[in-house]
Amino acid sequence: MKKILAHLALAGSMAALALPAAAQFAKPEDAVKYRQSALSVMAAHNGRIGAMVNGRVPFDAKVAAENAELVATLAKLPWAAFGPGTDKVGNTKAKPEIWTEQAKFKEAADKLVAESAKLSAAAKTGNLDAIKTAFAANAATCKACHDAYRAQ
Ligand code: ASC
Repeated sequence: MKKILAHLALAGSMAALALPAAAQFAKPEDAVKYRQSALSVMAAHNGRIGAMVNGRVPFDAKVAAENAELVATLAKLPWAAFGPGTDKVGNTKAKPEIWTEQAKFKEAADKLVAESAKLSAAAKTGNLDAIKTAFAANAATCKACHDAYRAQ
């Protein structure tokens, strides 16, 4: 019985991943809360690497690698929450261009996923110079997307 339940739970979560983004959230407000939360937690972990890159805190390779791995994982999450009908909800700063330039927005999201994966790979080497380079490239990706798609 336990095994059947486990299988059902797994099938359920896999179905959820395959569903259209909008169907993952009960209300549009939930999608906005989800994407803002994911971006906010990602920024917190990115900031911990930034503090080391900028010399504000001593470099610790293990801490850098743990945080970079989190950034790379979190970078995959926000995008499914920019579904139809979530453009004018709550206190969103998301610009209408996200929905009118969907292919370009997806490109920007994919770029963050790629650059954050490179940051995580660099952090695993423990080489601070490599981390600095990858951190800068990843931060530039954050900024480019904010400039294009986030209202001030
Ligand atoms: C962060 C963060 C951002 C970006 C941006 C990069 O850590 O919170 O919004 O990086 O500052 O320029």
